[in-house]
Amino acid sequence: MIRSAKALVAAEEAARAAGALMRAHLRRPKRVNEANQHDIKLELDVRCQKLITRSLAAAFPNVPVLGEEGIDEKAEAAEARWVVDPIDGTVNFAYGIPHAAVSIALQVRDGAKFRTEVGVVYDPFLDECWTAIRGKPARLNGRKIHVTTRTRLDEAVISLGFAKSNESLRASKTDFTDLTHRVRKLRIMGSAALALTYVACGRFDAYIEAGVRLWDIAAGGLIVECAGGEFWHRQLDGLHRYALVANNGLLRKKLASRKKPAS
Ligand code: LIP
Repeated sequence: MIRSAKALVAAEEAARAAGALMRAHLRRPKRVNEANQHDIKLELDVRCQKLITRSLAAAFPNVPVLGEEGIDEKAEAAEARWVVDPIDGTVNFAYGIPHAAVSIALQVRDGAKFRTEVGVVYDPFLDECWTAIRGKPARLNGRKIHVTTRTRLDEAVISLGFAKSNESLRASKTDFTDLTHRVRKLRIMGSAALALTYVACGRFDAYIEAGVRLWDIAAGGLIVECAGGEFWHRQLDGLHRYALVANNGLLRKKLASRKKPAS
């Protein structure tokens, strides 16, 4: 049985170590391993995941890692697993835009599924660390946080994510066109993990994206729930791929009435 408090300490330590590497390299040239029109994979993504994996293994040698830069084959059958995005917002980071984070979640088996028990999202550029243990209040740098109580869309600030596939870009474009006239402001920031934590601490009232991966959202989703919000998510085709609507729990119905993209 893994003690959540001990797992949280290990996850925060690993996140801060990878965050220090990101901070040191923000303004330096970065080696690109792979690139296509809507995505970039950096050598630093791989190096950060290796650093995180080593750090977590020191505390929990038998818990495998399911990460963006590599999935331990034991992760699917395990009783517990780490879900890791070493650099969430890689395109931002590659361009020197200081809006990216490390995301680490601990999931435990719950029958045929997995349940997220611990979540850490660390923004090394603002030194902001969001943490949550299921059933306890979410925190930002140790202080309790809570979602907003806004009920009116025309007063809401909503974040949209524009993922990588044409299908998900079409969905986001439809949301953009529909919501622009109904909300106070839309924001497109390029990191799912930070968009979720911004909902959790009340900077955003909601965040919508289709086509993100489990490692982008596992930790942030728990942090939203532990801050009193709602983390609606549905699995899509493809490896650990999801559509999500995270919100303060008061706006989902109004957001659900938005137009659907032409299939
Ligand atoms: C990113 C997400 C973002 C999404 C991007 C990408 P990555 O994750 O955080 O919300 O729009 O397409 O998936 O690839 O930087 O870890």
